[in-house]
Amino acid sequence: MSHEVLEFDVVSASLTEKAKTDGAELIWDRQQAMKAKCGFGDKGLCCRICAMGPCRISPVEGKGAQRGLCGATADVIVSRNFARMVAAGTSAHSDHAREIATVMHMSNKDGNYKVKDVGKLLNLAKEWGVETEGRENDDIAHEVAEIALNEFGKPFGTQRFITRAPEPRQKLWKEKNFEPRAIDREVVTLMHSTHIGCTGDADSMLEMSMRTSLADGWGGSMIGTELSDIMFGTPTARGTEANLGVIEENMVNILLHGHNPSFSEMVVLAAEEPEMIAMAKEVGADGINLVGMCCTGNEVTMRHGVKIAGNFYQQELAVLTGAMEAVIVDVQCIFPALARLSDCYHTKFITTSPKAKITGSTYIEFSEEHALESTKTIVREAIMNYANRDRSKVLIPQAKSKALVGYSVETVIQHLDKVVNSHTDVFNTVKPLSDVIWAGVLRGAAGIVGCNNPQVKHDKSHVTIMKELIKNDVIVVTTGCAAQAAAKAGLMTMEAKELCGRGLKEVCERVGIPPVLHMGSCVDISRILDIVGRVAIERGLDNSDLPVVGVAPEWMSEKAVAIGTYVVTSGIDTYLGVTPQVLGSEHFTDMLTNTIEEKVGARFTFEEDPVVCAQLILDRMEEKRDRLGI
Ligand code: SF4
Ligand code: MSK
Repeated sequence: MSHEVLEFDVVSASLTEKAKTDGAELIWDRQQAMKAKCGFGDKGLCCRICAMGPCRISPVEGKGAQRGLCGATADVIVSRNFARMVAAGTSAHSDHAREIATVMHMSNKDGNYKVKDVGKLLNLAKEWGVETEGRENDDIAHEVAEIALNEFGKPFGTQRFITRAPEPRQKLWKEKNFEPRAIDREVVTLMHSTHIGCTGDADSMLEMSMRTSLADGWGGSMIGTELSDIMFGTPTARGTEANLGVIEENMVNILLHGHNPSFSEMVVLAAEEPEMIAMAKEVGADGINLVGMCCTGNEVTMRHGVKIAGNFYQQELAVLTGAMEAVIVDVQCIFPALARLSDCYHTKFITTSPKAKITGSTYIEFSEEHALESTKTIVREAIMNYANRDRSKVLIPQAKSKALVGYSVETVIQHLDKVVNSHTDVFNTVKPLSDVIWAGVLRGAAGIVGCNNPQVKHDKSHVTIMKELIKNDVIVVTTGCAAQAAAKAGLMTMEAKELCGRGLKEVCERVGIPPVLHMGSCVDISRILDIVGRVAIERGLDNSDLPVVGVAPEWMSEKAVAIGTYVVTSGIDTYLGVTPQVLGSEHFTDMLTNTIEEKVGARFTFEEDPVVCAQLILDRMEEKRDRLGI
């Protein structure tokens, strides 16, 4: 069993020996069994869109089949495959948002779902032209939720949130026909266009993908973030801990994994109920220890400080500790392998969403109508399972790091305010941030996001790029599994300022923030769009003028493809540490990494070496600064 990808993570690597003893199969075993990757698929050259295929195009010109049976070229096949990834990624984020809007529509001050951030609700109501005078908050929330739900299927008009972008960006989107219409429409239209016999032009396919991706970033994702904050509270800075060492020997351990806070918030409430805690004590435990993973882990740590057990690649390792009473999941990024793995231990693998049933799991459907009762039933299952734990199989790595989390845009601005409000009249703006960038104290800002991928050494690319950037006075904001890598590496502590250049260190000290800021889950990349847009607006510029970048060092999901595409289409250069499956088309690759810049002022860079990648980012930031004359 080769676990080279864990070279960077000795904590996790220590558990892989245990897997052998326990006869448990892990992702790296499956990777080895897979042997070499399919060369056609790897280059995006395999098409199975119709039953005349699958058609595989030779990557070598003049050798082997150069077109599919229908005549589709490598350019067409690669671009269609890419487009389908964007459509799937956009669907995942947006369907998540629809669920939040649905529970907001059910909100009731006496029910399970209540509006938590009334100020944010009123601000959004104002932005969307909803009357607020003399109305109950629930009433306003229902109207705002209905408007949000209509963003998915409205027959006319474009996404409401695009008006938050800087003026020049909005103008560019209009001119290029990139303004996203209803979210469902963009996804359906894109899928339609990839059907056999539709789009046979890679340029057009990419442009349609770009428009659809904006329906994710400035549509589904932004709706998801805004409405989650309204319903469950806008995150504020708080402390937590991260890594497998947060699993407790004498507690009922519950791993919360997946994405949607409309579910995870209710699990948090259920686990805090005195009757649940009493029940845990009755079965001999000291209490209930809820720990998070992937984006659900981010949602609950940002709002409640729930400890982080790990990121994407650690989901199996959490079970492998033998101390996990239940893994409770909803949607996205959940290995079906957890069903088989749980059988090696006493762990109950509980699926809850009709959108993500998994064979071999225990399925307990979550009901929004009876949300708290529903999650109490699930938590009870975990508590009852404590007695079944086989103590001879327990091995919890004693590793965890402290972290500060909860940096929503509002929280970042509040911190900045604290510094400037004693001697200026600048309140509630990002001006202090743009000032330090303009003054050169910070050279730029990077949003580092995304997953883990066994094609690279886990967490190494995330952490290496973060360290290189903060060392060079680039502030880092992060979401998703990248954020959890940073938390585990201790980069979200005040002490991490010692790893920074002089400028960033001073900013951290004066503002009281760590150099790497946890901004939330994958849908919360919309927070990054928001803050970048605010800086551009404050300077009267476009996003593409700023020394800011997006980076996905270890991405793997279709959501990441949608994200990368909307970030670039929003004018922000994006660096991918895992090369996407597009190299089979020179033309399509050239568009992504080069000519797309002529259209939107930003481009993709594929660079698998994290040190080289960090240098490319720094060079690009200096180029942008030169252009700005700062
Ligand atoms: Fe082959 Fe064309 Fe069908 Fe794709 S759509 S499988 S290239 S015939
Ligand atoms: S959870 S999409 S592995 S970041 Fe959002 Fe992590 Fe990537 Fe899933």
